[in-house]
Amino acid sequence: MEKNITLTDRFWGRYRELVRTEMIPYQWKVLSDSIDINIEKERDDDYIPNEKSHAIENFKIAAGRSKGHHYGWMFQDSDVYKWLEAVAYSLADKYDEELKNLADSVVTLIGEAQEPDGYLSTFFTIEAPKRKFLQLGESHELYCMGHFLEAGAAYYNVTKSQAVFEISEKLVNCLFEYFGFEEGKHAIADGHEEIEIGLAKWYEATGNMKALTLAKFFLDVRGLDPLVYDKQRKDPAYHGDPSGMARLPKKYYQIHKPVNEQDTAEGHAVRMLYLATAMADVAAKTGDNARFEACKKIWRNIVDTKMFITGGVGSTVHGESFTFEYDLPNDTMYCETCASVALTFFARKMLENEIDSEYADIMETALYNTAIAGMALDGKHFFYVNPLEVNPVASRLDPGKSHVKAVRPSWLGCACCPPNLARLVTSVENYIYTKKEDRLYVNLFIGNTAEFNICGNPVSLEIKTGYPWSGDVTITVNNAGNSNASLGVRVPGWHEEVTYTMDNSEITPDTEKGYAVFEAKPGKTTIVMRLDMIPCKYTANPKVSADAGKVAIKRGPLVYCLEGVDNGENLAGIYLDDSTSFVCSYEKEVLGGVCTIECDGLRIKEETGLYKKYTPASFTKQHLKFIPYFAWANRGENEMRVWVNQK
Ligand code: FUB
Ligand code: ZN
Repeated sequence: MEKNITLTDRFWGRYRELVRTEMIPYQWKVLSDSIDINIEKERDDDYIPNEKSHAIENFKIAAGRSKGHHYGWMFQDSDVYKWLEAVAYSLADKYDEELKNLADSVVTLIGEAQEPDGYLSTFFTIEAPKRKFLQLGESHELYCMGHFLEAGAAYYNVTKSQAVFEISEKLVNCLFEYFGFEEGKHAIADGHEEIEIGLAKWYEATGNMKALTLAKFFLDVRGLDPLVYDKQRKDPAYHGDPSGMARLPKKYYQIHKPVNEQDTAEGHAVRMLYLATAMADVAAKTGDNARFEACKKIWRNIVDTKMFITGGVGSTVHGESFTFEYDLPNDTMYCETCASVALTFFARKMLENEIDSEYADIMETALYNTAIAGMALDGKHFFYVNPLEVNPVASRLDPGKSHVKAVRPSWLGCACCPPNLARLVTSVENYIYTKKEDRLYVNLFIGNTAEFNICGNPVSLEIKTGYPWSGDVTITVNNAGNSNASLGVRVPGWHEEVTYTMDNSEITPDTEKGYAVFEAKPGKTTIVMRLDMIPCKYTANPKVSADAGKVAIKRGPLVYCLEGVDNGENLAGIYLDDSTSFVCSYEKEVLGGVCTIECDGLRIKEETGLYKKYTPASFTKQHLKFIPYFAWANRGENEMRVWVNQK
């Protein structure tokens, strides 16, 4: 099992271990219905299945090993595939014979559930074999197949499993026979993007050109005919749509116009970001500049107008969607964990097209805030939706906030998020570097050792850091050859002060596109970067009405929040003023070891009665404690808020 980057980081190492030792085994028990836990609906909607996962049983039925009906969402298979993908990365990190045997047995089962022509979907094989590919708006068939190909590529890369190779190749051939612009083939894409990413990954793993051709085709065909799903729905044999997706607008599926003409982020946030990821990926793989220009417009629209300070996206539960510019409500938003995982993917692929530290800044924001907030510190409780402001009473009593949970559930009826986070955490080292010709860029400050081949010369690196708690990053480069290799080290957009030494001498490097550039001379070079990590107040654009008159606290990449457990009830009554000074301390015993931020703040005097004639408010002093946003909701049910009143 070859691996050129080995994670040695303390912060991510803990997450990695949590996923390996807790989450992967826990998820396996959930998938195989061998654990008695409370599976919650992600919101109060009648049609949401939440009795059990049944995902492995679905495969057994499709494989003919068991009898019965499919249970769960049409995309239940994807939970198994994402588990398999996380297992693949985890095995590469730490080999585990028992886990590998279990994963091999799952691959065998998937192989048995696959139809002879390569078709793979337990729902349609069991329940509606005559409806294959005939209701792609809702069916998630290609979405699931895309997740299989992502898992297949990861598992094949790590284990060289012939079984996974054969299933994937058969699947690609099946799709190649059916889909395409050519006469006799079908010019339609899936309502939920994902197959494009899976195909591109399979191409990357094996060089299979059919996979790349198909990935490009599914992007090119999207939006050419906005009525494409309506036409399929007219078929009298249409199987039905319990979740009511058919009522949603064309933008929900990003089919309102051809993808290269889509210059704003619209519709379902995860779909939009999987689409953008695939567009950026295929643009980089095919050198398609027009496609990359379209990606840049979507990127700008998200980053400038539709992203929460936590890197969360999706402003409404209705269609789990983007809404309009500057609409960023902190207490009703969606901010699905998957959407921030997908924003991380998108940023990573943008860097492959163009080096610019903004992509890495956003990647870091999404990763260190919303993405990891998706999992509790015990690795066994998960958020689907990541609010920036919660009042547990409102979550209980306001039907419009049933999706805004104050405590992470043990599992969810729609379990897309937990395994998405698991596959990201187990592969996080792949986001650290971008290699471009003779330069290696360091995007993220995560401890690791790595080997690269730059211009035919082996270059090894070691990064040591206490990030995100400390801003000191030591990079040791060992350049064995005489190449012109250079290193670009990201200068985070949030920094105020940064200093560098190279082999103990202070230097001021040139910066290009937000990266400090160092020539890597032959032999060993040690670069030390020291970033200030001073807590800072941030304000939002005045057009964001939800944040008017409020500030958020950030330290380095981390967004902070107030919790009721530290600061009492009614966080809406808390204010900061201009005299506030922050004291940051690393607290080993708090929340698994985090830097907390304390300051003197104010609390508005409580009043009786609902309204009165205006008089200036009176305040009392209150000592405040902020914790990193990602770690909230780990100490029981309580209030939380990121944006705090500024006096
Ligand atoms: O539709 C499949 C997944 O379920 C989506 O990506 C999530 O948003 C959830 O709706
Ligand atoms: Zn999700």
